[in-house]
Amino acid sequence: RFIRNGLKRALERDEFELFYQPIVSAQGSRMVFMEALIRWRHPVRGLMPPALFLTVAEEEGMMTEIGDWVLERAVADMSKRPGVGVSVNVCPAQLLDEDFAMKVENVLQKYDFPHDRLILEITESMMMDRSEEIRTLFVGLAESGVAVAIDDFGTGFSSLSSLHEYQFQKLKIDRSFVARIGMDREADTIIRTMIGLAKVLGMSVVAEGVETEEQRAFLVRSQCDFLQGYFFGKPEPLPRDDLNCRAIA
Ligand code: G
Ligand code: G
Ligand code: NA
Ligand code: MN
Repeated sequence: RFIRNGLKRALERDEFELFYQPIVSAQGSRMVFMEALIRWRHPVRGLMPPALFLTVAEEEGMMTEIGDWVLERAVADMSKRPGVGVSVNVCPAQLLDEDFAMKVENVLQKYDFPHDRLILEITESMMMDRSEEIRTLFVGLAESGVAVAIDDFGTGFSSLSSLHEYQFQKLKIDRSFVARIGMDREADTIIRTMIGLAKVLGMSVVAEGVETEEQRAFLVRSQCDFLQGYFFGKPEPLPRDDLNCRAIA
């Protein structure tokens, strides 16, 4: 299959790209973070979304390598944008990599990037096989100032105790809940309850998939901290100025 064969060469041929989507503060709509989202620019098939190749990459045992590339590129890109943090998706293979914490440390040092401007996103389903090693990793990251966010919250089965135990600093409400805002009272109550829960546990809250002014206003009223979605911006490549293009002087 072309994905399987092509993936092996994609890294060396520099075919992966990062798109970025703004995450804004609910109060004031200032951009505070960008979520890095990987794309594969296939020489023949064109731009491929992660859903089409990440599972294959995982099966082929390539996710650690790809994840390392994403982390470094994201930090490198954002180190040129003072004041903006970056949110990076992390997969299970990376969490099981015993060098992961050291890799994070090295990348932050290399680009002189402050710890508190990096968020690592872990999907809720990844927490199913919770282990002591992962807990220790997260506590260490938290102590260094790197935030760990639980992504797609509400779609998996994380228990309330695991939210506390793993010391997530951020909770990302899955966009399926945001899409239902205003449609029925139950949907609104669920979101308010999630936000309340996060607050009680000392986490800040990001709502994903904000597409309308009604959703934005509801989330602001409900004390959500950060907002992300097409209403504020789609995932896009960085503007040319920010890319590694040296001016011909
Ligand atoms: O950008 P898009 O909506 O197509 O992304 C779909 C999903 O792919 C995201 O929700 C995210 O979980 C996953 N994804 C995107 N980029 C990365 C990445 O760099 N690493 C990992 N592990 N997952 C990613
Ligand atoms: O799994 P994760 O939450 O990281 O997925 C992020 C993906 O969600 C992005 O790849 C992006 O394409 C998609 N996305 C981001 N904002 C919106 C939105 O407002 N509406 C919809 N439908 N999808 C969104
Ligand atoms: Na994510
Ligand atoms: Mn998500």
